[in-house]
Amino acid sequence: MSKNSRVAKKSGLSEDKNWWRQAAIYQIYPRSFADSNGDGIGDLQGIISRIPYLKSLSLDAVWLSPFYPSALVDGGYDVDDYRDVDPKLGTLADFDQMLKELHKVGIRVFVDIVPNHSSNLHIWFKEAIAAAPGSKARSRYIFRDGRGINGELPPTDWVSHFAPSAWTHESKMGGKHNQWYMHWFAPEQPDFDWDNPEVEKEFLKTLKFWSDRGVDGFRIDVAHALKKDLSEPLRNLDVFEDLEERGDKGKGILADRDEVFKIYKSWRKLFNQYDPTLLASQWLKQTFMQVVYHCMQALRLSVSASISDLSIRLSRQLPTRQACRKHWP
Ligand SMILES: [Ca+2]
Repeated sequence: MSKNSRVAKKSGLSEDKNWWRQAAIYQIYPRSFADSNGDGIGDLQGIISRIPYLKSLSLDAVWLSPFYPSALVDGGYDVDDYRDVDPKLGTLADFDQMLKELHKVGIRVFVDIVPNHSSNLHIWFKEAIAAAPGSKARSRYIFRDGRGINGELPPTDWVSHFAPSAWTHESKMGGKHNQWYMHWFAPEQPDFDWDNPEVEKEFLKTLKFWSDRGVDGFRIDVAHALKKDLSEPLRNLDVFEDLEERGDKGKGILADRDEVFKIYKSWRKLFNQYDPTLLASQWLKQTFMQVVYHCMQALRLSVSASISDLSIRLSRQLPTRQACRKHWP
């Protein structure tokens, strides 16, 4: 029996393995939901204080937006430390208490995991900025030399969500060398290089950390973009790589690449030690990719495209076994 099922037996959680098929899941943004100590910032004790209210909503689960230490450049999706609670929100002991008390009233807990990028304040990025080009520390992120006679131009013309360019010169972050680093979101959110096995290992450690504490599932932020085409020479793409540009062949530059599924297969292997731990992801709206991600769900890998309409998609849009075999042999 896994640790999680032991937790379930001691709590008020349903033992129905299919609970998620018709689930009502409520998103909590911890920094605004409820403030227990009057400092103007919502916190974990605030969530605990509102459990009677959450129970009154007949919820199956809550999904917590990031509560990790963060400078809040992107609302907490710029994570400084994946295995801690922001001191302004509480402690790990508060987290454990919150989880236990939510479970007691039959409410499961999803936490947000942000694997595409860390914040610029994460220890790994600080090490990378201080390190030399070609170093192990830089290989956890995507550092490249610039174009132009003196490397004064970004390595490619990739466009980011939040800034005109997906590249920032390291000098903006205090780096002393002449390289650029890639970020698909804000400059304070450097993208990891998921081709580096150390990155994959580190996230498995983080997922295990929260699974061991008893969380019931993870909502994966930017689930489609972990694997990029970083083969040299890097390809240019002078428009924002949205779904249309990515196409449906799993061969885009920045997202929805076929290799991303290998990551979630390894996550599934970890989660199979727990029961039930689910995965939900977001922004997977393209038809072809939905089929593939749903097939992963059939493998008990991923819940659905958008957690906001989770129950609709789960009940009505699951592909057939034949469709799954076609895309996911
Ligand atoms: Ca507070």
